[in-house]
Amino acid sequence: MARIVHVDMDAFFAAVEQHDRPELRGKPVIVGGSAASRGVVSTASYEARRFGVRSAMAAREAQRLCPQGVFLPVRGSRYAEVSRQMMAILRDEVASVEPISVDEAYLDPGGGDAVAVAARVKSRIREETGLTASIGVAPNKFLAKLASDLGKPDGFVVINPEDVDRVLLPLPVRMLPGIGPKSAGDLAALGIHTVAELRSADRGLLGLHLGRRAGELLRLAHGEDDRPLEIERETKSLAAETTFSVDVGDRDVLRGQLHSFAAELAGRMAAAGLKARTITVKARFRDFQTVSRSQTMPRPVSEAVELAEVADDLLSRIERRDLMRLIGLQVSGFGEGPRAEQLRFDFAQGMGEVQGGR
Ligand code: TTP
Ligand code: MG
Repeated sequence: MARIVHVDMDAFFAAVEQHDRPELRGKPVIVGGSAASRGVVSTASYEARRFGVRSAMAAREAQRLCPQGVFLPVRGSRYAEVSRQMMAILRDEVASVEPISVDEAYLDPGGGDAVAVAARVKSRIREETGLTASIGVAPNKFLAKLASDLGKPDGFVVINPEDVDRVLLPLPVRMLPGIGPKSAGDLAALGIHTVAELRSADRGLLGLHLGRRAGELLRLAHGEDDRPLEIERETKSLAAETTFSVDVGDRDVLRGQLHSFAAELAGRMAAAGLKARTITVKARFRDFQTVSRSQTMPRPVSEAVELAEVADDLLSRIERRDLMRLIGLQVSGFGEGPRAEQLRFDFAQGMGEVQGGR
């Protein structure tokens, strides 16, 4: 039975911009870079993707590929607002929701009809946010996410158990989670390009090249994934990071990327009702040296602008000026969340009464 639903908004930041400014609909919209060719692309509308523009690409490159593109700054608090609206619809429809990013979640309708739930969610998102989501319905998380990817944009793809082989076998191995360009290259060197080829590959050979990941990969190649939804999971930290397609040394560009992460993380924290005490910037240099700088705040923070400010400061504390291949932002220390804050507030009010206001 297809029983897990995966929801993923289409070109999320760009779609919000096109919704709020109708004159941008149908146009190539690029969020996160600037026309002055600084910064890194957060996302691009599907119109811009036709020119080859992608998330995490240098804005300069996006500008070259799509000179007519409309470049817009990241409006984190607005995306967080739409994210909250979308997650509220999901929680209204099903009890088991696992948000996995600002615009993505898994649903488990339990005994309910997963396809009917998915259809309702899709139309409510359309009506109540004015945006499109792609939906996948499948026997497990891996296949549900794959299904929503396969239908993008505005997709609705159901993979039933009897469809699994037909869908999976022809796919390139890089569609499997955990297979990046490096692993895909390693597998290609073994003559393995598709899931079908992976399935029939020699086990010993795979083990030799992939180590203990081989077993996991083979399970995915058979469409097997028994991970449950993590509903009650206590979130310890949230992170966003990117590996640049071309190494970056320009501090303005790095700051721009961190600001986009700040917006994304603020959205994810809002969706999960979290506030963070600790903020960390991680950087990996061209030679793979990895450094991080952390700051613990006197009070929990959740707003994109606050995160961005701290991130700027942390970045400036990384002295080495060489080209970076990766930059990331992490938030943690959620213990002091909204509930703890509320308790303290109530307590302080009570004290105020007793002491007659100080
Ligand atoms: P995604 O869901 O990965 O991308 P998307 O919604 O823009 O496009 P689609 O799902 O249709 O392929 O990410 C959600 C948002 O997160 C995206 O709109 C912007 C932000 N983001 C970044 O800021 N940097 C990134 O590298 C990525 C991948 C996303
Ligand atoms: Mg999306």
